[in-house]
Amino acid sequence: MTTTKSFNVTGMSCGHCEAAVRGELAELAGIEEIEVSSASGSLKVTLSEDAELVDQAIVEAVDEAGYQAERVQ
Ligand SMILES: [Cu+2]
Repeated sequence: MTTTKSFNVTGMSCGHCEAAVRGELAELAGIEEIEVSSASGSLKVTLSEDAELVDQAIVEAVDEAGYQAERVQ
């Protein structure tokens, strides 16, 4: 079964911001799908079945893009 993790992301304002977040997340292994919206400041990451990707890795990737992510339970 896949896992979906939701995050609030602050600092994004347009499609370029979304692309920057996608670009950084694309470097991580184990991500199947990314939904990111600058309008709602949200990020949903769907992990593949055997992924061992911790929240912190996602938060750090978003930070690399220049934004702040916080996990939503
Ligand atoms: Cu932007």
